[in-house]
Amino acid sequence: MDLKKIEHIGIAVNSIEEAKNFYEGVLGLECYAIEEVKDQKVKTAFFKIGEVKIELLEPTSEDSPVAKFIAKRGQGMHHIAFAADDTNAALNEAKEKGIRLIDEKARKGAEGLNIGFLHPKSTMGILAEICSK
Ligand code: CMX
Repeated sequence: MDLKKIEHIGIAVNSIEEAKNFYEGVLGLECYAIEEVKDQKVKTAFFKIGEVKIELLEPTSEDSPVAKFIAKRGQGMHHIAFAADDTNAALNEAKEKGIRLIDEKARKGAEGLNIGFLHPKSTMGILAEICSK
């Protein structure tokens, strides 16, 4: 798989407003975008550090995957997103190599990226996202 870099790290939080006190107030990072991804039932907030982004994920409903994650495991590291040239090609390659996919095909995520997830049960417990422009 020809991955380019870590595009972002997703972090599940109860409240973006509350979390900003840490990311802006303590770490001194700037929140450059807030976007709701209705499909995923999350509100996202983006910060940049070097080439890597941090994406805060706040659930917008009780049946959001992020609400379920927080209820089970608490706030914290939710996923790592790897940048690829072509999300569908990378998903197909992962599938051919026996990895269980959450998304068989890329769909639109925050910032207009084409995204797809690999199941954490196939990846030693890390929810991995593949994304491309
Ligand atoms: N990282 C690591 N493990 C995770 C996880 C995560 N983010 N989310 C769930 N798991 C684990 C659970 O702990 C559980 O493990 P155990 O059986 O050992 O307890 C297992 O995966 C199954 O989890 P579950 O709670 O039963 O939840 P579901 O199977 O209903 O869903 C998952 C899990 C990953 C398939 C689902 O959350 C999903 O489809 N995620 C992809 C979409 C997503 O997360 N969207 C939000 C972000 C959107 C964005 O960035 O735009």
